[in-house]
Amino acid sequence: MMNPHSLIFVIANLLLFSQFSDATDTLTSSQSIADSTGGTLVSQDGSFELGFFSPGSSRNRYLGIWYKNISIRTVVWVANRSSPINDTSGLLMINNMGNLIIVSSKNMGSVVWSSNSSKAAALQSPVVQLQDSGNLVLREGKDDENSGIYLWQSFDHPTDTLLPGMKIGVNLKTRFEWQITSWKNRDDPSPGDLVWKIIPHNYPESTIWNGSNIFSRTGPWNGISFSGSLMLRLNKIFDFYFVNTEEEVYYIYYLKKKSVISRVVMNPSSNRRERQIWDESSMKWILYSYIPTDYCDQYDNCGPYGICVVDGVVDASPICQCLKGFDPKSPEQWNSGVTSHGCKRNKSLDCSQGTGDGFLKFTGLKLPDTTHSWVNKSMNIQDCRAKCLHSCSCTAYTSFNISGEGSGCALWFDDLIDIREIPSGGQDLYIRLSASKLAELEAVKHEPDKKIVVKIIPAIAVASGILGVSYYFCKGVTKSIDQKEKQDEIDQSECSDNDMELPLFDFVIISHATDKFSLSNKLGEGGFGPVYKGTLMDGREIAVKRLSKNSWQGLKEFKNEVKLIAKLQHRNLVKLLGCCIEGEERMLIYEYMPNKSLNSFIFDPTRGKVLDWPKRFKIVCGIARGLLYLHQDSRLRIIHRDLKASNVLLDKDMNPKISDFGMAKTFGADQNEGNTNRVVGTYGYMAPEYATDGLFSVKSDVFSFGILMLEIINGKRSHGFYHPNYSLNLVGYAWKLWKDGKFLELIDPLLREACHLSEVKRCVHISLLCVQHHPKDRPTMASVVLMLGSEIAFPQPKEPGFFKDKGPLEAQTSSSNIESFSANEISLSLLDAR
Ligand SMILES: *[C@@H]1O[C@H](CO)[C@@H](O)[C@H](O)[C@H]1NC(C)=O
Ligand SMILES: *[C@@H]1O[C@H](CO)[C@@H](O)[C@H](O)[C@H]1NC(C)=O
Ligand SMILES: *[C@@H]1O[C@H](CO)[C@@H](O)[C@H](O)[C@H]1NC(C)=O
Ligand SMILES: *[C@@H]1O[C@H](CO)[C@@H](O)[C@H](O)[C@H]1NC(C)=O
Ligand SMILES: *[C@@H]1O[C@H](CO)[C@@H](O)[C@H](O)[C@H]1NC(C)=O
Ligand SMILES: *[C@@H]1O[C@H](CO)[C@@H](O)[C@H](O)[C@H]1NC(C)=O
Ligand SMILES: *[C@@H]1O[C@H](CO)[C@@H](O)[C@H](O)[C@H]1NC(C)=O
Ligand SMILES: *[C@@H]1O[C@H](CO)[C@@H](O)[C@H](O)[C@H]1NC(C)=O
Ligand SMILES: *[C@@H]1O[C@H](CO)[C@@H](O)[C@H](O)[C@H]1NC(C)=O
Ligand SMILES: CC(=O)N[C@H]1CO[C@H](CO)[C@@H](O)[C@@H]1O
Repeated sequence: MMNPHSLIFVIANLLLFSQFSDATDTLTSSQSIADSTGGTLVSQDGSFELGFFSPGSSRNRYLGIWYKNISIRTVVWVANRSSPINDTSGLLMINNMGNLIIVSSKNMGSVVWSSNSSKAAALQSPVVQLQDSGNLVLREGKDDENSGIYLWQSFDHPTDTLLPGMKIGVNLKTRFEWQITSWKNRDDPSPGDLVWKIIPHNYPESTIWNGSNIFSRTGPWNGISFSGSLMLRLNKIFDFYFVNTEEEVYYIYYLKKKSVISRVVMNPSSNRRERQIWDESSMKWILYSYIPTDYCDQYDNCGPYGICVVDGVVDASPICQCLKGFDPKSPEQWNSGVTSHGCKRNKSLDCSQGTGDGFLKFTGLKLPDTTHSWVNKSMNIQDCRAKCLHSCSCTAYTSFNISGEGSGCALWFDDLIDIREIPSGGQDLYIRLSASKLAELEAVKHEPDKKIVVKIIPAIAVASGILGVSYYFCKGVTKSIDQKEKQDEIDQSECSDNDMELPLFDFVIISHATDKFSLSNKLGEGGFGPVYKGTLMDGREIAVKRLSKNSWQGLKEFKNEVKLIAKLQHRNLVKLLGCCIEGEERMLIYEYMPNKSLNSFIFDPTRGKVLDWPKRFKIVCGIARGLLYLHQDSRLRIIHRDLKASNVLLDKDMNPKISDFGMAKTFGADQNEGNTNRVVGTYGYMAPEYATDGLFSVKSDVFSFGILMLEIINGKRSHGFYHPNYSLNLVGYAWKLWKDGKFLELIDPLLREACHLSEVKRCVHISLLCVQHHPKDRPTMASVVLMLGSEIAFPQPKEPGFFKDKGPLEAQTSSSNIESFSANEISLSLLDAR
């Protein structure tokens, strides 16, 4: 109940509220907002609105802030999430203590919620304002309104959404925490299970909790990003910062463009923290990234000294491994999949000062839980090592800040838990092992050195992070060169650099493996030169792409590019093992795919039978995931520009792997941000805007993907498609059948008997969306992956691009189309890497 003063105030306000009608961004002490009359505050620029609402199917009323300008009501803040009003008697006003309150006018003015600032009483003329950022602030009305001193602000009391400019973290002086807590469900904004918070350990880290248990860690801030973040560090959507001072530790982000609407929300239905972007064309929130991303993001799957390794994909089977030098604590349970006990040292530590212990360097990791960590921001890495060695309970060390040369020191003083592999990133960690174990590991590494020269493919060894492999590798190369009386300065200098990021193959070895590039070993001719099959001396099969000689910049650029491509690792991309440089020659060495390319199956009436519908659907999903990785999940942003059936290779289990990625971006000539003079690509797969204007984007890849999907369903090539009864191309034919409700006729006769009709229908639907004329009408690959994987409703396709029977070069692309295309491009594209 209110005190009598307040009650009188309520009544006075009840009389006054009718004057509050114009949409304004401020509320003064003589005004109120009544739920019953639907009054609201609107931020000055019209982006946010504050008022009473009922979430989902609930009839409860809450005070909240939502985006004014988007068609789906999206609430970003709720005043009192756990005490709703059960009718429309709510009233928002400033009380005589200067605080903002919600009262239920029906219930004799009982206070449902209060901003409860003890300092508010000092205000002479309190004013509440909804700012353009979505922040609701209580401030002095007499001051200059930009004075920026707020007695209270909603940004200090976040609910489930982190808006640009909001902090998440801790004020170390007052211990005040900014946390993000999910709703219970979409009908109930009261606090749910999932909470996102920054834990201010010595080495602060970002964590998601489920009730009182850690659910997922993103790891400590390493100067560039959170150590366990799979997300790219560069993006066109937002800038982000992590502030770590004596006073405060917090994370904050700002949008690069005002026209983009993006938020981070704890989603109780997916149990994830999601970054979403509003897509005006489809009038939907699009998922940009999320945590946990995969099984390995769940906290402590593999126990102490275990490492969680996922093959870079969401649905790969989980693998817990013991760190090198450690063995499962209880091997029986471990082998039956119970990994929570973790691993123990193979040789116990010997903390005597003399011979004692040493460290093994691991790379590409998410750093372990930092609960028992220690940090010195200025210490160098040598002193850091010494400090760790000096303390018997120190288990690992690394640089505190990996930005630039690396600086500072972080130590761990307990069992190392929740380590995972980060497929194309992560950082180094030096883990303490006994000197005798280190010596043992070292010996194992050097052993084969004496026997065979060719066991030098370093990609595998480097991936598992063994120290000293480079030494071994170089030695191998040198030896082979000596034996063949051959001198290659490049390889030598590479070795002295110890630059093992770029696995270099010796020309002699490749030449031998491919039988001197014999015709019988030629697999085909790609866009960038011929491809040969090779067999290394240890029996491993490789594919060698010999690049045509005219496309080169300098040697250094080539090496840099190859290093970048080598970092792209995903199970649906063909793996680059390394390269070979010899004089003018440049070669790329890939893993060999025994089942050749997709086109050798789907367009062949006999071999086509091997691929039944479930296999084809799996292939479609695999290609989509590979492409999504290129577009969005890899550290580089790659637009393939030549996706087609012959560029999809199949491994021994018929898993699809995209090849030639990175080539177009890296080696295609004359390009600048999204516009190219030289259109590379393949007739029949090219998007209209790309074929006619050379404009490319992730959406032109989506177009090619749509065509490829139609081909997989139909079993006919898009290029040269002919149907006796219609003079239409494949897209036009598919569109006609779709419109006439006869999509069944589109299905390859080889498939018709045994296929999952609703799945096929969904695929036809998605492909038609992908081949829409306007790039903005096409979904992103993220949406495609979502649509493939779920039964959600999605928009009806409009008439697609190029549906009439004419070549792309005749198609019209209006200038307005180009405009909307480039404006849209920001959304989820493009070529960020450089
Ligand atoms: C609201 O949306 C319209 C249409 O998308 C746009 O033109 C306008 O600039 C937006 N206004 C604000 C304040 O974002
Ligand atoms: C609704 O409000 C009335 C009056 O305050 C109260 O007695 C009742 O318990 C409320 N119902 C619910 C479900 O909160
Ligand atoms: C208001 O704040 C005081 C202390 O600052 C606290 O004791 C009290 O419970 C708060 N009241 C509400 C309704 O939050
Ligand atoms: C959170 O914890 C509760 C209780 O332990 C459990 O039932 C629920 O499944 C957990 N949620 C997630 C997303 O793990
Ligand atoms: C990390 O190092 C970089 C470069 O030396 C520096 O600019 C940055 O401020 C450092 N970050 C932290 C959190 O210490
Ligand atoms: C250490 O590893 C060796 C070789 O794998 C194994 O035989 C031995 O049992 C291990 N020792 C311990 C204590 O696990
Ligand atoms: C951090 O390291 C620097 C350089 O080694 C040293 O001078 C400083 O005293 C250390 N600070 C702490 C708190 O240990
Ligand atoms: C794919 O390759 C594997 C390994 O070479 C082979 O066993 C299998 O029969 C091939 N599958 C088809 C469909 O050709
Ligand atoms: C073409 O139309 C005729 C007559 O409607 C039909 O019998 C024939 O099957 C159609 N051909 C194909 C390939 O669909
Ligand atoms: C800030 C505020 O007034 N919070 C209140 C919201 O309602 C709950 C009861 O459901 C109170 O306990 C809070 O103090």
